[in-house]
Formats: sequence, structure tokens, C-alpha cells
Amino acid sequence: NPRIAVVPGSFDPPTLGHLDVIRRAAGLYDELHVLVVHNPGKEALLPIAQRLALIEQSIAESEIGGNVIVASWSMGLLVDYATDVDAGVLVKGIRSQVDVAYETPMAIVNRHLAHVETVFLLPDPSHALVSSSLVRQVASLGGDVSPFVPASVARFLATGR
Ligand code: COD
Repeated sequence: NPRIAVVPGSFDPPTLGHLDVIRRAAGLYDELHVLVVHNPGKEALLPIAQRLALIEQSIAESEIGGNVIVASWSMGLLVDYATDVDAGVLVKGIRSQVDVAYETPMAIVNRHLAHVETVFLLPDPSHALVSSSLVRQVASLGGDVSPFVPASVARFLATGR
């Protein structure tokens, strides 16, 4: 169904860049699934359940509409989830040429695997340089990450709850 989309990510932790992509994708589709996925290529900071809780809180605290469903997926291919929920579209945010190079082969493979289209959104320039890895680094060195992440994420990283 071309009106149902999935925004997949590691969300380790969720950032204002992620929220910007989610908010805009929620305005484009009837139903939007925000999917926390384990990325085998990255060492994680937060367990999946914690990332799920943080993204749920961040969306609840925002003005993002009621057509968003938050879930996690660790049982195989991303496109298997998309097929399960009848989503025809994957939405990814593109910050730079590096993201284009990383996402292009996955988009082609996913279209072959499941006839799922990938749509790329350009971030708001004010969020384009924010990444989870930057936030992890600043937080681990004791810096203030509140300009880069939703309030509930800043609170969790500072206090552990
Ligand atoms: N502005 C705009 N977009 C942003 C920003 C920002 N500041 N920060 C991140 N984003 C985008 C990213 O480009 C990405 O599209 C999305 O938000 C999520 O980002 P991350 O860093 O949380 O997640 P990643 O890059 O680790 O992606 C993890 C995925 C699991 C989505 C990815 O690895 C994937 O699609 N895997 C497919 C697994 C699979 O099925 N493999 C087999 C076939 S390819």
C-alpha cells in the first residue's frame, strides 16, 4: 500500500534530526511506522527497548500526528516488517553524499526483495549535521546534548531515567 510508510532507524539515541524526518513523513502518509531496528554494523549504546521507549516519549511530547505507530524489529529483513504491515514505502533521511552512498544499494536490494520503494527526505538544514554518533560522543564526554535531542532523550542521557 503506497499510503503506508516505514521510517526505520537505529535511533541510538533518537535525535531532533530523526524527529524532523518523522514529523514530515507523518504529514505525507496515512499511516507511518517508526521502526527501531538493530543495525548489525554498529555497536549499540542503548538496548532496543530503551530506544523504543525514548522514541515513543519524544513523539508523544511533540506535535506529531496520531497516525504514527512505533515498533521494533529484530526478526530478519526490514522488508519483512514492511510486508507484514502492508507498507509500500521506506522513508530515509539524507544528510550528505555519505548517506546517499550508504542508502542507494539498500534501496535497490529492498525493491528487488519486496517491491518496496524508498523515498528520501532532505532534512531541515538546522538538523542536518546532527547524528546519533555525535550525540553519543558528546554525552559520553559529559557535554550538554539538549540542543540536538528531544527533551525526554536529554533527560534520560543526563539522569538515566
Ligand atoms: N537529519 C535527517 N535524517 C537523519 C538525521 C538528520 N540529522 N540523522 C539520521 N537521519 C536518518 C538517517 O539517514 C536514516 O535514514 C535514519 O534517519 C535513521 O538513522 P540511524 O542512524 O538511526 O539509523 P541507521 O543509519 O543505523 O539505519 C539503520 C537501518 C536498520 C535503518 C539500516 O541499517 C537498514 O535499513 N538496514 C536494513 C536491514 C536489512 O533488512 N538488511 C538487508 C537488506 S539491505
